[in-house]
Amino acid sequence: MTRGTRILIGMVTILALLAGNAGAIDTTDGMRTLRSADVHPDDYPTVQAVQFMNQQIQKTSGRKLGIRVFSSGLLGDEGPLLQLVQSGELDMNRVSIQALDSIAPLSRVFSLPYLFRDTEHLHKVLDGPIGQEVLDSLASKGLIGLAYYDAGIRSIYTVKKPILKLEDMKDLNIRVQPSEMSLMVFDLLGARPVRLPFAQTARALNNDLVEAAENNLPSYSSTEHYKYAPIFSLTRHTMSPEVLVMSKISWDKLSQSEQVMLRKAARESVAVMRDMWQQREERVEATLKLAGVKFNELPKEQIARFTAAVQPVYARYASDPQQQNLIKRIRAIK
Ligand code: GTR
Repeated sequence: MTRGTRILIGMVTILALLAGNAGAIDTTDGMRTLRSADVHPDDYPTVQAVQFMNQQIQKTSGRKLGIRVFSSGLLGDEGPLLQLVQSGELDMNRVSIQALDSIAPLSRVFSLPYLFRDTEHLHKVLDGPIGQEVLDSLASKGLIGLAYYDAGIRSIYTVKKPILKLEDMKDLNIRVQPSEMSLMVFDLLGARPVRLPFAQTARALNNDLVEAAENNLPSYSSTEHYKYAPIFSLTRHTMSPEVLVMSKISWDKLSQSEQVMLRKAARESVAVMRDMWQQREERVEATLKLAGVKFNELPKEQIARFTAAVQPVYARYASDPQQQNLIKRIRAIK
């Protein structure tokens, strides 16, 4: 599909989505269909996880309730779509938790740099009371938090020079996620961050608007960013997870048994997603190596310098007592 066709389909879809459908939840062939957005392609684990939920709820509801996923960023970038979810024009959106930074301050804690020790630590936090507290905090913002999905560890990739020490970050023109906190993190590291939508990143790398970006391996691979920026330096600066949110307005339109069904399907989709994610990470690492991507480990003392450099982010974006308390509890989890 050409870019023009995609844009056209995107526009038509958004119009169809909004026209005459205020209040969301579309009914097609007697089945009420929740519409969900994702910036990733159909075979990506986040999209597959919501497809799995669709199968589950179709089965349990006797085809009275389903989910349709608008994948590949067809409806646009994840941040702006959150507003449609809050207003009930779109039912669901799977986003990086960073997209919630300005909406839900408590959720910001999960995007803080160098907070989680490893995947096991992250899973323990997300699966326990802290994870639930953050999901619950979304309700006052018009969002129902349904599930966390894995998003691996984000590192930096560059067009020309590897990042091996803190000094290599100096003036690096790097695409970051559209959040204030990302901007500050990379400012503190000495870089020149540019906030761009996910979909524009490949073009920006290809046209020298930026010389670097940062992401996890599956995204680096599926977007083909590695073709423009084949040097992957393992800065491992954040483990911010993905989150599946639903419009509270749409949620309130479901019966209690449908809500239970949806929560159950969301819970089950997490395990399915984690399996897919792990396999995907291993597979893409091998494929990227074959494609000529050069991976660089950073010495421990350099990771310590990166970690020290970004500490002011904690004071600026996670300083209220509730956030401080979460950070303390997260660090205490062994
Ligand atoms: C991916 C994430 C997307 C989006 C993207 C980005 O890892 O799954 O939702 O946030 O990163 O960098 O914009």
